[in-house]
Amino acid sequence: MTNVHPSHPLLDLHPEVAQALAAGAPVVALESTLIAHGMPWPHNLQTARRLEAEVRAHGAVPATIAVLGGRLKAGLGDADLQALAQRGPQIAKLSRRDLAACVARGEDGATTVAATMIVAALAGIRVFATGGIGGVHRGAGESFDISADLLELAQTPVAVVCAGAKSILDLGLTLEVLETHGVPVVGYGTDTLPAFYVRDSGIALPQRVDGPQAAARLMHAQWALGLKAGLVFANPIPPEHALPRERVDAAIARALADAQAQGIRGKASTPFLLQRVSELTGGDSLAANLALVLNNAAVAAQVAAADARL
Ligand code: PSU
Ligand code: MN
Repeated sequence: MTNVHPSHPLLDLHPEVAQALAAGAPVVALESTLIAHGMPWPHNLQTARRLEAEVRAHGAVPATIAVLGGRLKAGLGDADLQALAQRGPQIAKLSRRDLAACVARGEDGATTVAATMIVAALAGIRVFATGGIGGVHRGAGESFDISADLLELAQTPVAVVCAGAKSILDLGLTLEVLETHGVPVVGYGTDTLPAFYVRDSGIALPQRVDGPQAAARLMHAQWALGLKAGLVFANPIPPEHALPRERVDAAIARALADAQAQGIRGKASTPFLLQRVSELTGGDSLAANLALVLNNAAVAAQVAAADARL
């Protein structure tokens, strides 16, 4: 199917991305908050580069998304990637509500899943790979902290390949919100929701696909129906890289307690918890994180290739 890729006055497509989209060739969007806020320097730069290489190795063109000088970027050069990784948490974390201000002021920012989906959709990119999506935070009944990623999935037609979500979140409530908003959450070769470092949260999923063709057919059906929502393809971490559940649970419990003790709230919450969990689990969690994102990039490239063939 031919991609629709209207040029947009705020958007700069990397020439390679523009060429691929014009040719109807597969393109995979990658997010930049994962790089700037989700991993420490210099691992984050290695990850960013390896993600792009993995997408290419599986037959698609990578388009890392960020905002630079107020311009929406789909596809970054290596110097931009390096600057983003090096500046890390000093770069603004942009979700849906932050995009307009960043553009209006001509500033730089790293895009979350929500903001990356917005830019991908403007560019005509249909498949996006990340590590984990945001979700309903534990205690959301009091804090009202529900990631804008979920409402973005409800309204923006991009398929997101992820390893589920970290259990810093309430995974059951996260699925409830996605169900309410009509977002298909699809196990990729699994019947249960993966929990990032852990392959299986124990929560059953309503849909499953096995392989890229079935995933691409589902995307086509979703959008042929005129439904505007995105889809989540939940792809478990490769077994050899999964961490023991008890270790992850202990680190998460501790991280949540620290966040509460320090009064961490709002957009600072997810980066704080991610960093604390990674400190508490040591290098193992970083290795697991890298393995699962690379695996998602490979699957996303295969899905984008199957989508381009339909
Ligand atoms: N979960 C992870 N790693 C991440 C994120 C989430 O395991 O890097 C990032 C993503 O960019 C996601 C964002 O979109 O955090 C969600 O932030 P919030 O909960 O503030 O919406
Ligand atoms: Mn939040």
